[in-house]
Amino acid sequence: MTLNELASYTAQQFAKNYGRAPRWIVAAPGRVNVIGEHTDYNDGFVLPTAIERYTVMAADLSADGKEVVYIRDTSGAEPAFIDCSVPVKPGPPKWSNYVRGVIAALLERGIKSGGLDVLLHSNLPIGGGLSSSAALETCTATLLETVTGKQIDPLEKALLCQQAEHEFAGVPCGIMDQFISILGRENHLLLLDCRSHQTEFVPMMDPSVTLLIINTNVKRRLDAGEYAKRRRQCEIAAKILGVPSLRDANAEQLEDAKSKISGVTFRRARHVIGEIERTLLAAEGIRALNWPTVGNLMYASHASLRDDYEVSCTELDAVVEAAEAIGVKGGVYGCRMTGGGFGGCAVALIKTDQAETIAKSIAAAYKTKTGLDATIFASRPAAGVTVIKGSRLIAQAGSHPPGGFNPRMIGRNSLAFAGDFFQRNRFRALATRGHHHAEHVFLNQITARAAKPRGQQTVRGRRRAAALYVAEDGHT
Ligand code: GAF
Repeated sequence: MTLNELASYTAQQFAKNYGRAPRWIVAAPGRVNVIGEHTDYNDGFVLPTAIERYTVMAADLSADGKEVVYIRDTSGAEPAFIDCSVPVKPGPPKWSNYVRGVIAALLERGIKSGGLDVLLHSNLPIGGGLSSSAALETCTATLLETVTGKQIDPLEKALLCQQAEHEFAGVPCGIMDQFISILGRENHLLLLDCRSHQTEFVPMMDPSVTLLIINTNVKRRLDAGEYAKRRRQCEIAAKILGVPSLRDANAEQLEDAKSKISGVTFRRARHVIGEIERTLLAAEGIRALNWPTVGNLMYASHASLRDDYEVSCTELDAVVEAAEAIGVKGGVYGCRMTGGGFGGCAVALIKTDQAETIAKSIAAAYKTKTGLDATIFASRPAAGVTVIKGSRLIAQAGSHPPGGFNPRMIGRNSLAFAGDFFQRNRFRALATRGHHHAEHVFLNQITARAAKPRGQQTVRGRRRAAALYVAEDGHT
């Protein structure tokens, strides 16, 4: 189903439930993280993309004038009544806490929608590790922005959605999911620096490659306890290493401190440090259309998550093994678990024209190994949360960068910050030939690109050069 079809289905359902047409329709995408797992809460880098699977809300002002947000869900889940005339607190049903948290945070900022009748429909698998909860949060926030005509800075919006998840759902998540659900851009991945919140859109325009998403259909057991435990272990490792977060450490420092760290904590830190480096290398590989390199980084990421971070499971491992057995000749460049782990989905980077054969082959191997049916679909990188009907201010929230930056500057800024990261770590990074070569190419490209707009004397000339730079980088 296309996004338009999904929206019109939701509008029909709204009319069926409430007897009139909706005034507003908002759609928020799920996400798949290509690489950079469990790095966001370590101030590291992530490389997710929004996908063509959405949570949609159709709404109108409530007919009775009461200050209640009433939400019916097409899945048949228990409806939610959220009374906004009193301070909004966590409450039943459980799923409504993602919405309650966002409403409470907006009320604190003086953004008050009044009573609403809402119809919720989603084609994102719940508990599938594709960020259905972040989609629900960003959809709510954007709907309330649209209803009130009060626009929040996208960075603040992402942070308040994260806060809602922490405080109302009790999940101490990082910032990746809310960011990508808001900022996703068609045909682009988002390289996000989770410390500075600077962003770079990495183009993935090449039609010969596609992302295949393989749902193990094992409910993601993102055991909040296990997740929080990993966060603590990372904090302990950073403390022992004497750095503010694992983002500031490197493999050599960790090796030197081995005797002071427990075996488990050492492995957790090794994953994070390696994964941050792999993420930057993968972004560079994508810019260079070097798909085999990106694929190998994805396999390395999976092995590290399985062995060092211990957040995979037999079902995810079975999918990755099946993909690896097909290999590049069969059209698979790489594959890894994606998201928090303990179930949910894997993502594979594949040749588009072999998608069908690959999907069939992975499904068959997975069934043989686990006895389970996988659900498999392909997705192009999609746009972030979108107002489909009734927009007053925001045509497409995802098209705006955070922090009020000039969008055209974002690529250059982030190339510089990623360059700084490598620069700082350059003599300390893993000393393999491959790493050094990739770093060298990376730094050369940064210098070449960042230098492009300079040397232009007139404002007009500088603008033209900047536009050229933007177009080359795909930041249209
Ligand atoms: C979950 C969290 F919500 C994210 O913030 C991130 O930490 C991810 O797990 C692991 O990379 O999706």
